[in-house]
Amino acid sequence: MNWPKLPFKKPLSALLLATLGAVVEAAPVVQLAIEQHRFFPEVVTVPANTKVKLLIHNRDASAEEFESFELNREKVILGNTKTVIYIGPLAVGEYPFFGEFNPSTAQGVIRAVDTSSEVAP
Ligand SMILES: [Cu+2]
Repeated sequence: MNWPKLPFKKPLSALLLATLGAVVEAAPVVQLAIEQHRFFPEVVTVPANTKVKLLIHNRDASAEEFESFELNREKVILGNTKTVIYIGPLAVGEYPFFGEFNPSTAQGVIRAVDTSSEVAP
């Protein structure tokens, strides 16, 4: 095939490679549910030093707001909808979060753990 000699050929190739790279390094998905104004699970373990995709399913009819000062995240999740929040890469440690609309019950913590020392089977 004869490619046209256009000035943007190289930038396009670079963009394609970057896109492929992003697909290969897709963030692990961690699921979290909201039900009766509580988070399930309330302790969410994620790998440290890794970008993680939090998939949050609000099973309540009312909206909730996922909020965390430690994670610098804040997002409203309408009733009976799902949303995605990317977190990390996080240092090893605990990062509390809560539901701002129901803080007396909706409390949880992200626990980032070191998985680099795990022994392969
Ligand atoms: Cu808020």
